[in-house]
Amino acid sequence: MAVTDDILEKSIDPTVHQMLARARELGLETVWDRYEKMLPECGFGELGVCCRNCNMGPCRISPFEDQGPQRGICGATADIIVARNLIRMIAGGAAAHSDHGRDLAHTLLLTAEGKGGGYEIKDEAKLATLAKEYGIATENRTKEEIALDLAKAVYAEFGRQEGFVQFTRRAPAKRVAQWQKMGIDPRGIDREIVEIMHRTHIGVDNDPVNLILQGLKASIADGWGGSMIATEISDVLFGTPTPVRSVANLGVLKADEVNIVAHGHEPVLSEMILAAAADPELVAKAKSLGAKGINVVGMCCTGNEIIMRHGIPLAGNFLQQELAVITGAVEAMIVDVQCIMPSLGSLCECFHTRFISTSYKAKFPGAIHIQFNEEKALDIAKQIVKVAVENYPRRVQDKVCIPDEKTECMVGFSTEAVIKALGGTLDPLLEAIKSGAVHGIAGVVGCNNPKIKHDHGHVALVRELIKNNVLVVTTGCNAIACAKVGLMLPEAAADAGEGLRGVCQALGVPPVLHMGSCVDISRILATCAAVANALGVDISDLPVAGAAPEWMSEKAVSIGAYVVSSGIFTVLGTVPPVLGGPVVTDVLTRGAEDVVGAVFAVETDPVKGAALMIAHIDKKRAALGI
Ligand code: NFS
Ligand code: SF4
Repeated sequence: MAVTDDILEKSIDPTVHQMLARARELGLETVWDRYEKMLPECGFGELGVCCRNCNMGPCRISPFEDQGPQRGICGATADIIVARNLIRMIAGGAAAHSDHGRDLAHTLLLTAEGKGGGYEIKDEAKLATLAKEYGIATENRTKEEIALDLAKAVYAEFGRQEGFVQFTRRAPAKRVAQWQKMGIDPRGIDREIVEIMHRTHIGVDNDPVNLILQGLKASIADGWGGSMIATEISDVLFGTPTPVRSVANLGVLKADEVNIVAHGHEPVLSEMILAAAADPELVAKAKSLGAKGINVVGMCCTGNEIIMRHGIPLAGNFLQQELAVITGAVEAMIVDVQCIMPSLGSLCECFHTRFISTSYKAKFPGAIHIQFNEEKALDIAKQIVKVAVENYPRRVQDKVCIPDEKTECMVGFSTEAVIKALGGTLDPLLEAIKSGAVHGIAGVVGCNNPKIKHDHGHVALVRELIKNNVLVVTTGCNAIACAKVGLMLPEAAADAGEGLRGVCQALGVPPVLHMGSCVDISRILATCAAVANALGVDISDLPVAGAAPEWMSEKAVSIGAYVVSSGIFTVLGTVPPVLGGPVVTDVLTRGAEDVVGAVFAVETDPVKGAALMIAHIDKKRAALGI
């Protein structure tokens, strides 16, 4: 297996180097090969100036005034087309996160009604807190009675026609007032997403700024609505994460056990897969077939969910999903929804791996479909695990090649866990920020993207931040990248600046805190809101900044929009398809300051991206007089 220079250029992760060399040896194609075949990518698409919203088109606007059409057939300008395309991306992302939240609400409802096939209410304290927020009575009532009312209340948020989404009221009063003033305080989550689809239909909203405002409104419904519901209800059902140690990277696959990769997003499935994999009968069956046991590992955000709550090892992030299969050691790749490459089907066919889809919403070529059903959750999960176990004897030993690398990490920093680590109040953190020991806080999140050297954007940016005493909170594929390089160990404080190092050492925490999956960015919002409220200021006044160094998904577009709408300056490490619209670009990078008190910046160099964030934090500190 030859690790050539071009392979070294693709990732900073040695497991990726090894598996890409292996893929070449076996003649297998990966996402990187397909990316290269796609080059050059479409220039109109990159600028965001192509439109297929009606069948008079497709239309595309020439970036050069004298070299082609400057308007679509209906008369739409580049800015109109760019704005419509951008907010349709927000609609897609907000829909994905929010449908995830809805599935959690549904599971809570079934559980409260006694119909949840194996689920229980694990965090009663959180249930009580949420009930209070919703004005639901708790005295002399069973947890099921309270949960039933709560499930109905959060379910109703999706289709709410008027009024506001309850969790948005966690934001500081000034922030809510600003949203109201700008007309972007969202009503029901579904309503705002539908309104994007309506407004972007041919001949409806043709004012780029008005379009973007609706995009921001829907994104707020995602961050402070759908995503926050997903997080909070997951905590009620599966427990609020607390710090736990585990390991990350492809080396978590085991040569002598049945390996199950749980990939996708919703803990509704993965929690039950874990329960099923612990079933004594299935373990005995695995042993009778020659395996030493059943090894469940996570991938992508489902991996984040189960490592946070159970310390289940994490196999990797988005760009490693194909590589897990190429190890030849995976008995089953079990998926639900989101960020699952359709290439997995044909790839699994080159190995013994069973590719099992479980959601009627997400079917794939080459997959076996076993429909998951919350009412029979544990039974179906056992059926799925059984397929994996029975597949073990089909593993071809000659094809097995598992990288050694795996790195220890400490994860599980929910807002509650952070406050607990601080001794019960935010005060020590506020003091550390005021004294300058902690210069500021950065939320670094988002995907992988083959346009950028895998994990390099994430890790280089995070290292630069902690070196400059900026505490990093992270989710998603960034969190996985940080875990794999050891930044999530308390010992990593040695890589931090002096002030941050001291704080981390005193508290025994890493300088990079794993807050969960992408819907758990809502935890970052809630933490920022709590800090702002404690200081009596708005979120936009805080020395905080956000970044998505390797983003690619529509969900990331929605995230970026709601983070900026929440008042947090955000750096994007891959270029969004908006540059063909000068008005839109100006609104996002400048004009948004007057609307929501924050803007986007685009910087593909991670070290320079960190510098932009630090400069922003400096500015906010100066304004606060600290
Ligand atoms: Ni977020 Fe998670 Fe990863 Fe990006 Fe996909 S797994 S929900 S979208 S790729 S961070
Ligand atoms: Fe072209 Fe306008 Fe139709 Fe879009 S909506 S495809 S710009 S005619």
